[in-house]
Amino acid sequence: MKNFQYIKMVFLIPLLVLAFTACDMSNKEQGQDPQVNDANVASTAQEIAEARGLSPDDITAALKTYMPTGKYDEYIMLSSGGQSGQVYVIGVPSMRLLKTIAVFTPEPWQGYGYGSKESMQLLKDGEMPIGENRELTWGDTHHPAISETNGDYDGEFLFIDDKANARVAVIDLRDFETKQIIKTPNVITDHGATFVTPNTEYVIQGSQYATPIPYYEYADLDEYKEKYRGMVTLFKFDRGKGRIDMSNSFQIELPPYWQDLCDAGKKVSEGWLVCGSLNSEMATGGIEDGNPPFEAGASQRDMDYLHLIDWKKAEKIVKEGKAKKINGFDVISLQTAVDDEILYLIPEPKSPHGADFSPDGNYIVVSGKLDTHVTVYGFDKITKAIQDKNYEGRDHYNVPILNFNDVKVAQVNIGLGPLHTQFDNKGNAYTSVFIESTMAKWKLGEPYNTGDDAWTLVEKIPVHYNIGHLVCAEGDTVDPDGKYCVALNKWSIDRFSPVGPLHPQNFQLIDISGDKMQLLYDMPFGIGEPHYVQMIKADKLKPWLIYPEIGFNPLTMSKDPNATMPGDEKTVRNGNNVDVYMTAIRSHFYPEHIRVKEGDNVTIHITSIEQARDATHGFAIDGYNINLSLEPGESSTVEFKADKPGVYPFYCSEFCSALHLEMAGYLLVEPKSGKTAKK
Ligand code: K7E
Ligand code: CUA
Repeated sequence: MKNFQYIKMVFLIPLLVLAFTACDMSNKEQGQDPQVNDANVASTAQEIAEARGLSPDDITAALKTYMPTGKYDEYIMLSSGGQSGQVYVIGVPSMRLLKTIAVFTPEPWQGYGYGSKESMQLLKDGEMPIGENRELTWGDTHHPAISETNGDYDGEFLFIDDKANARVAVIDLRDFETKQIIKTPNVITDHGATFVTPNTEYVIQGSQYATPIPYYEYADLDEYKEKYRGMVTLFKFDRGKGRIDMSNSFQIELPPYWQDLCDAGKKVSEGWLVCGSLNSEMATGGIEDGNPPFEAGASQRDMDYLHLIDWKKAEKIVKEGKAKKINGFDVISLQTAVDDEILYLIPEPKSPHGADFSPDGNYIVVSGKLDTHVTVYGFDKITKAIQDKNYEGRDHYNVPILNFNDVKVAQVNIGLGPLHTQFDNKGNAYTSVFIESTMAKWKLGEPYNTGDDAWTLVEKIPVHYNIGHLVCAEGDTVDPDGKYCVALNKWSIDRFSPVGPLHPQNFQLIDISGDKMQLLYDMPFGIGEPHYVQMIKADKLKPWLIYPEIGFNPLTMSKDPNATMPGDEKTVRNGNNVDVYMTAIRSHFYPEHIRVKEGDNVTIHITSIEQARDATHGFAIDGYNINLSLEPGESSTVEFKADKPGVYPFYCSEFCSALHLEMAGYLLVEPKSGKTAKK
């Protein structure tokens, strides 16, 4: 033990000297002598390291992730929040949580779903259109996608799906707020979403569990093959408007194979998309009746099918009017998809999960959850097989199945239970290996690597534990950065102080810039089960620091015609309707008294006339479940019925200034009968 300590220290000292030469610059700027400081710092650091029992690896990890106060992270991660229904913004390499973006779930700090007309409208747009619309207050966010230009992140928009209810949301990365929520027509669940085409022409959403189409029609499970279907939706994105354009969006009906992850082709494969599947057996479960449970029924065959879809041709077919309308939405039927040759199947082994295009767009990497290999297909080989009609058969729905051996390029043995793959800028792929709890680095073939080591495993690093997705810096684009990957681990077990039976997830930051991968940091994520993450170079984002003009409505992204400008504050009564035009600035609301009568419909148009960065105000009415967050320049509207007489203080719910507690007022709801109110 003593010996070990000694060896550690021998390693440690040169490392520290190396590490602290990095500090020279700032010291020099301040006119200090770095030599003198180095010795002091090194000996102090050595004492700390010794006292804490830190290894040389611990020390380099700390130095690589520590972010001095006021310094910014190099990368930003946009993470799904799983069952929380939100998106989370995290800095890399510090792994500091920067923000929650409210999406499918009300979020009180941002005043999202607590009275502001804009957020109430967004949540309403995401309701289930069943009879009386069914309100949904949660989502299961899975796969975020940053908008792309020429296959590279452009940092303008983020899309995210809700697996639980088949919805999609658009977030504008100028203010990091949700702008649109759409309930996907005709389907009730999704999983292969969201993925964008290389110029964000479309946002792709593949369904998951097959259901009768449209979803609110009934068909019993014994009609599974005839009535149940999968679906892929292509949402047309209008970049100018920053919104999905439903009138130019469409769906393609798919066999009921439980489509899984999708990805869009790029470069040589641009114009195509793929979706894996996991139940080509068309098992219908029923363990309670002595049937094989889904887990066995859907795993009987050695192969399932990767769906290959020619979306450019599909777009043409829709324009030619060959789609049918289901609930007013264009759907290409399975029959048309086969007849017009836009859909092909490719066998994929052993409970496939994940389908990822390599940066050059030629390779598609598919993992088998019960396999030890990843299977790699070549898009050049696929194109040839399609041209030659080299089919090994057709499925139950007459969809052609390409000959597996003729489209397969390689099977790389990387470990048991591979899931998802990302890439670096040196010709390596990184795959999460669930069952083994490792992240595997392996070499791609030509043109990335030409030697004998192409398609071979390079290295594996243990992760803790049960890694699902992984993300590498811009690792799913045409131009990955290398540098960092983050393992998104489902279980943390013993990594953190116990906080009861529900354990946090674990994000593990891994340095991939050197020859050997190094684990740098464990970030507990105690908010939900995040599935997928995008990691973008921070300088590609151009967020606003305040809203561009006073009276700005974040939902319309323009000045609100009803915004209250300073000097225009007033209260207007029209029968039972009372409109209050209000401004907020440190440290008062104007007006401070709102006088209404029981039963009045009250609308408050409130504008923050602040222009100072970070001078956020809240607007909360006690007892009304109302809370807004007003960022500098923002205009918001709140509507409610003053249904109970009484006196309700309202106040600023954000500690904005020394006189924040004085930033308050009274809502006076005068009873219908009784004492007359003061004029
Ligand atoms: Cu869990 Cu992408 Cu929904 Cu794989 S997915 S882990
Ligand atoms: Cu404004 Cu507190």
